Amino acid sequence: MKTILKTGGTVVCLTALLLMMHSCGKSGGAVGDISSNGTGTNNNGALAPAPTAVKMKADFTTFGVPGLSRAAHAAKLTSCPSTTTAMDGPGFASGLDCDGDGGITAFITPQSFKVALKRLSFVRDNGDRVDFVPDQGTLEHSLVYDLSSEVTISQMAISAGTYASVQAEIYYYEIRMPINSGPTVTQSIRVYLSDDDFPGEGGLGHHQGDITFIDADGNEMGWAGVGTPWTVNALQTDKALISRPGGTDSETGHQRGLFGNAGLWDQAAFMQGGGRDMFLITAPLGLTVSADLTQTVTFIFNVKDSWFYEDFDGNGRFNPCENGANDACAQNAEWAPIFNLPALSIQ
Ligand SMILES: [Ca+2]
Ligand SMILES: [Ca+2]
Ligand SMILES: [Ca+2]
Repeated sequence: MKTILKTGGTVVCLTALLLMMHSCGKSGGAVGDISSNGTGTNNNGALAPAPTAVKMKADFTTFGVPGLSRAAHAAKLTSCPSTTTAMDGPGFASGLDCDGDGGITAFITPQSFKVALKRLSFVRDNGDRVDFVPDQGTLEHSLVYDLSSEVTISQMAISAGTYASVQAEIYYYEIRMPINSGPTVTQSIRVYLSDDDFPGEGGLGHHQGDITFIDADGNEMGWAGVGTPWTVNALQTDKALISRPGGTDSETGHQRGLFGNAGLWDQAAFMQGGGRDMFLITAPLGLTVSADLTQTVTFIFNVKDSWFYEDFDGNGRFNPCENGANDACAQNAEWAPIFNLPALSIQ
């Protein structure tokens, strides 16, 4: 998958980073224990089922990696290539200006991390699926998990066997991070990965790539706009009038929001028909379940430096359009929320 950057409000696709994953939560951030119904278990074999737990957490001190892996972190280039690059990106360490436009590479580590999961399943090598988060029906009913501390998603007994992959449908993820400089505020920002603007989803008005602000009570205040400050007063609030620079989805005719472009959203996994645009993840799992052996699968979202931008006014803040055409509003400005694949731990 790819990391997507924007250039001065125009979407630009960058290096192959990644962008994926699962997580969930329930409004309010409490543990979402849905294990009691055991939906999806298939205890039809001779072997006794084994208790299996799924946990998730965010790690704010570790870099993410472009894959579902136990590996530590990806290395960034710490100096620029010999020739000027077309653009800067998250593959460069902070403090560089490899595209020579005056914007210095910079990163923000969020202070919190939530994910909204519509479904989370382990897929057995015989094709059977075990739902640790059963399909919630519509995106709106996704379970939202605050992963700022470890959360038990579900714990239940599942059939012995090998579970080769994990699948998830993700509605959005949400982070809290400092933005702007006059004053600097800590803002909750939601990045939509799925589109709920279909009749079957209730026509809620969010498209893939939309970025919205969330207030302290969890209410959505509006959409970050194109070429406008990232302040509450400048948000777009009429969902019928949102300006979206991310191109048009050929299947649905829906425009994509601030985050992502055709390179991201046109992937085969998202070719789901004209009435559906779900962010679907499939990743290797490699879990062997043996009778009576308790195992815990933990998904760790490494979110250190998971917001990339070019700092054009050198103030160390992401402050789009503040005091002029700074940061995301500057000519040739690249910036990107980075949604890493989680690291995986089986114990
Ligand atoms: Ca630059
Ligand atoms: Ca700045
Ligand atoms: Ca640039």
